[in-house]
Amino acid sequence: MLGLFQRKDRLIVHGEAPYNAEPRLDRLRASFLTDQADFYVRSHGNIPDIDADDYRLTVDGMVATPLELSLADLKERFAPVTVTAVMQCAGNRRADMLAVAPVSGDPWAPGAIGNAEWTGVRLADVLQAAGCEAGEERHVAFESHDRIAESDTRFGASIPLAKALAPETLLAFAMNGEALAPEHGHPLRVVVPGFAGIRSPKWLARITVQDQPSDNPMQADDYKLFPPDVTAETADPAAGHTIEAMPLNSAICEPARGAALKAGRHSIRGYAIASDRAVARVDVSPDGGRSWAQARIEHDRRAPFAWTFWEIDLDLGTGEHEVAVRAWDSAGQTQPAAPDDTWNYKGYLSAAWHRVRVTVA
Ligand SMILES: Nc1nc2c(c(=O)[nH]1)N[C@H]1C(S)=C(S)[C@@H](COP(=O)(O)O)O[C@H]1N2
Ligand SMILES: [Mo]
Repeated sequence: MLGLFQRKDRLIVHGEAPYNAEPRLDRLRASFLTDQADFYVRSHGNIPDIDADDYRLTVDGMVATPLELSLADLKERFAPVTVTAVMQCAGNRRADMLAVAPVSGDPWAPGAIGNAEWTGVRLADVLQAAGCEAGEERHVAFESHDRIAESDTRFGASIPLAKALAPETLLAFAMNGEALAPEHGHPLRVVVPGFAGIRSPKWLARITVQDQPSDNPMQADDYKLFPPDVTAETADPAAGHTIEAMPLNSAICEPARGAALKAGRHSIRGYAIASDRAVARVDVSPDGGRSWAQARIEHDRRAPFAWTFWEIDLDLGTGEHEVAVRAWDSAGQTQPAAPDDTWNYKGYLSAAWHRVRVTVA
């Protein structure tokens, strides 16, 4: 297999170690399933090099029969399942919040998202084989092989048992029909459709059923949503909202921000995503939100966790235009107009109308 920097040579790199990078938006919009080569990478530590033949997964905690499974065991004992779903970072589109006031973390454009066909086994089937006990307050904690750069602990996170038992939640070994690349979690990762990417650990080592969320700093301290008056100095992680389901969002992928266009008809294209609801409508404005027209939307009803592609042709006359997009979901909700409305010092869940300025000559 090619090295990381050859596989990912088209990406915009935010950091090399830990490696964090996202695709250009025209590449992202080029296909409904995002190629591994174009898929953003978000990592908090090293990218482990794991030999699939020696790999073992441990399942323990509040289960009747703890398990130790090789990759071959997983494939033999459990039915294969394929789910098309978006992976999206809670920091996707953070750059728009950074434009309001300083935030911590990398300045992701709208490319910290991708849509893939994930193949693996249902986490529910593995938990059932271990005799997982049903219970009021249960969480499924994950531990990974990588070490978090900042805290020098192994990466860990957790999800509520109900989401772990949901049919869409997978232990995945393949992406778009190919084995996972090292940077996407080879040989096995969790995929929790609809939830922020942080709840989908890569390089999975261990699954523990327990009566509280993971105490790993990734779960206990990071990926919490705070009100606008809270700062890094005053934040109490225990009081923050744990980010799980992601908000309604949309982005313009083409034309690019700052594009110089000729006067005439232009195709405006992008994606929209509604987490565990459906995207019902996408509005596009040629004038910063004063007037709107409806885009054509393309989505697959059999794949509720996939994204929705949208497209519209607009006549753009000479001058400066601020093209904006907003999606509506099946509950009739739409996105906030400005990033100021939901600004938080970590820059999470940036989901205001996406605005792209273009110049038409
Ligand atoms: N073990 C491990 N799993 C991880 C991470 C990580 O740093 N280590 N990053 C998480 C975050 S924040 C995101 S957004 C997704 C990104 O997945 P991708 O790099 O395959 O796109 O992986 C998640 N799983
Ligand atoms: Mo993330």
